[in-house]
Amino acid sequence: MSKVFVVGHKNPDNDAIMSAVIFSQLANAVDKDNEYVACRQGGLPGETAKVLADCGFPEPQLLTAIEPADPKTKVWLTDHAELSQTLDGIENAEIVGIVDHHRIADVTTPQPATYIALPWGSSCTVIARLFEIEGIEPSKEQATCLLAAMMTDTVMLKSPTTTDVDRRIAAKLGEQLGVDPVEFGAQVFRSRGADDFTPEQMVSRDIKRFDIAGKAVYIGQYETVNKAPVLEQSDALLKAMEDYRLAHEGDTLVLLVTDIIDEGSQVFIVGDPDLAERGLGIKATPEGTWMPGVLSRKKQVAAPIIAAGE
Ligand SMILES: [Mn+2]
Repeated sequence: MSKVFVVGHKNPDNDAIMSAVIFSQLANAVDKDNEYVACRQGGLPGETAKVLADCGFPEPQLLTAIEPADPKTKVWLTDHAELSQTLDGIENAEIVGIVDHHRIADVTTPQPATYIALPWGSSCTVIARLFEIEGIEPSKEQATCLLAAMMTDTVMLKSPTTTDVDRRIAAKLGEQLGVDPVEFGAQVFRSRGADDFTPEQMVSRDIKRFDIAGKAVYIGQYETVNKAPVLEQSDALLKAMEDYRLAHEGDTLVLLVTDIIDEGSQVFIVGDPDLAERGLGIKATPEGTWMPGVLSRKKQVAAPIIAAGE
């Protein structure tokens, strides 16, 4: 029996944590030869802490780096396949599998590994589908965690990353739980405690690095149900962005303040604006630019900026 540490990406969001928690539970039910241990690379988002507590599930254990060992420590990655988002010292680990819904990136393995990636709205959608394939009905608590992560990752099914599979599975989980998925999702968003974040936290709590055309481009996303009080602090936000960019040796930092009720993002850019301006078709201004309909960092922001670098 060997241990497999199951871990989502750095700066974990709800989907990164829930995918590690629920995938490890499913894997323990299906694979009796290994023990899967849910881990996290950082602090829990407020909504995640609340849903886990409501469900009676323990916090995943903190794991941020893998030391050399013989045999190698086994890990299973969820919700990412990028070196910049994975564990420090990942080269010391044996990656036995990945469950993801992002682009195929730069994590590689020397040996064959299970790689389950589908272009759906959340990693938890993929995991809910794995329950179906295994013929296992998720418990009420598991269904709650899966649906919560699906709703935050797809911005209550409004993000363009949402597929028919997400809608079908959300409806099915909602039915099992006796809740309307979107109303349940709004509740999860409200439990986030959005008002108590500092500008530094708004910049750093969900930020990803992309290496594009030789430039380090950081793209952060702060989701809120009410952007007005956030935008009133735009000076402090720009300063926090610039501080983060310098501290992390970034060339560019793009911050999306995403309003999930107004369905769009106010986009701020600091540092070298060239790639971001060309990719997004906007200008870097101190007050930011409102981009209606922009909810997905991956599809509507990162992808066009990456394309601008090609
Ligand atoms: Mn995700």
